Amino acid sequence: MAQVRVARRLPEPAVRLLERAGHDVQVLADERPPDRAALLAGVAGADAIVTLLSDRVDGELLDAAGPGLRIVANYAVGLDNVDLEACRARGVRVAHTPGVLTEETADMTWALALAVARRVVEGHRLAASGRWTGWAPMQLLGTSLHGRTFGVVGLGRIGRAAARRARGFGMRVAYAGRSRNEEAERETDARPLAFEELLAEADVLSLHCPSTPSTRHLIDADALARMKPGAILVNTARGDVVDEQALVDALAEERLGGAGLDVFEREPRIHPRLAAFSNVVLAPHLGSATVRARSEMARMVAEAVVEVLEGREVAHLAA
Ligand code: 8YV
Repeated sequence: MAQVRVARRLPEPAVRLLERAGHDVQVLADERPPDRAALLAGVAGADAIVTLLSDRVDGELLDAAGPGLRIVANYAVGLDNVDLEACRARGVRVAHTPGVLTEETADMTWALALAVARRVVEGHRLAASGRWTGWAPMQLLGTSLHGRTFGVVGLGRIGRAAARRARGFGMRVAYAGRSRNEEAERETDARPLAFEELLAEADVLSLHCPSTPSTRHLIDADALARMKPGAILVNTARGDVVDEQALVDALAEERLGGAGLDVFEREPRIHPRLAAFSNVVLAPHLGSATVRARSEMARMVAEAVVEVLEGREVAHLAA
């Protein structure tokens, strides 16, 4: 009976699939992540670990699990919490959950873009306050998006799904990325631009790149200064792609039209000044938060664990 440790309670069918395959499953924490000491102690002797973005998977954790560890299955598409080299060095396979949260994260991108452009949260506050005095010609006027440019940073799976939606909203699509994606260009009529050109042209700049050393603070004071005045920044990727202090400064100087943010540099802490801007909409990392996506993610991590433990091929291995 293989020992499987799951860092935190997950939606089904995660535990059901693991138990059905005959494994001994222990869930280490409920709502909040296990603290580091509990995680290190909890994984001792594990053959497989299911981790979340809040768990740092590094040499220390792998060594705490011991030499029997065969797979880390990360309940996320992002792998920035996982030291892939440390896993490779110990022969530990790494699985993640690409594909099943693509459409959901693209929807969240648009929920934020539209909420900022059309001042939905301000409108909700006014309507719910009991102080609304009625329709007025100048009330809460927002920004029209059709005919404008949706700028994608990283035209991968999620960027492409967000771009597809942009076409539905009558926007032009432009993008910058590490490499050309000609198939996605054809599908979404996306124009490839240099990063600086994209900053200058985008009316909505939407981030869809992974967090890596080269994308950390990609949107810094300089990039923000190059953005079109009045443009909206949307981040459903990773918080550290944006220099949060520089964003606060740009918003304070009223150079941007607003920002829709689902991810933050130091989650769950959020720069206190961000909440004070009326043209900023914040969400607590909800990109994949639908019943369907989260249970598909649960199925994927459980199946990857079972397949590796049974010595079979796994589709979504990152290492
Ligand atoms: C997850 C995410 O909800 O998959 C990712 O990379 O950011 C989110 O969709 C989160 O990572 C859960 O661990």
